[in-house]
Amino acid sequence: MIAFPPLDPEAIRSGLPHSSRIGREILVLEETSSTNDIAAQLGRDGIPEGVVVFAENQTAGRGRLQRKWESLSHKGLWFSVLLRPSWDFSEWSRLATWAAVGIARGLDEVLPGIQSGIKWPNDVYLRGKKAVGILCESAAGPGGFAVVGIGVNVNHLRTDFPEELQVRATSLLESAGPDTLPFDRQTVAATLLKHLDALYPTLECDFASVLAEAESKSILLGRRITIRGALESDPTYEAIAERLEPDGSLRIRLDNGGTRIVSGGEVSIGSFAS
Ligand code: BT5
Repeated sequence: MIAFPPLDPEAIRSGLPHSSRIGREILVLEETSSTNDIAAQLGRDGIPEGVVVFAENQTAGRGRLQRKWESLSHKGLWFSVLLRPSWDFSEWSRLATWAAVGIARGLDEVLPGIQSGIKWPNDVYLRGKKAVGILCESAAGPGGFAVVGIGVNVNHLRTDFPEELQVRATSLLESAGPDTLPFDRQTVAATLLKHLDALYPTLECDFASVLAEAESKSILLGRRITIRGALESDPTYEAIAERLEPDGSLRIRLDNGGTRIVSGGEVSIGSFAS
């Protein structure tokens, strides 16, 4: 049995530049329902942006549409970033692209030789399996804020995942190969926050470059995909993923030659008949 040292806010902060806005304050909870709920409460309390809330264990970790996020105690990084973007609310959807690109850059630093891939809209993959999920939630209006929740599987063994996830989910440890020692989660956390912080200002001044990077890291573009639930009128269909639009949504080409732009839904690679 390997002991995992608990997350320590000071140790994570010490791996970040002094000027870092993301992670200027770090909270580590032993257990909570969902770090997104805690960060949202801080948002309602008027706390400035940049605070990051980690929890060793989430009893109600969630994905989109209230799906369950498996948050095995002390094995991963389950955290939420509170943000107050100064730009127009209609462009806050950029945060999903920011988180995916920032996390992918961070994983590429801690896993040299393995290239992470972004699966639009909100997952980061390692070796063809989901290692990271991202959940963006926001409250508009005066005092509005966004919470970007990020779940990173770090030191899981394959058997740590529930059986139905074992073929689809992976961790940094599993991706790195059989003889790898568990990762120091403080270092991984600091590396991810460092990249998120470095990329944050670019969201406002040069989002096109962030999108270009998301496209270059995309595991969907150019491939045949199946989309469920993006359009109520047409719940499941196949298409070729073509490109990202200026606002971060996905342009797809249908078999009849037409194009569509989708901003959400469940995407899988390949044909649903296969
Ligand atoms: C996501 O949703 O992938 C967003 C997950 C965000 C989790 C973080 S943890 C910190 C913060 N606090 C929270 O409560 N949430 C955020 P979605 O695209 O809906 O994917 C959910 C699906 O991913 C599930 O239905 C499972 O199929 C799969 N899944 C669940 N747990 C997983 C895990 N640990 N690793 C990989 N896949 C998982």
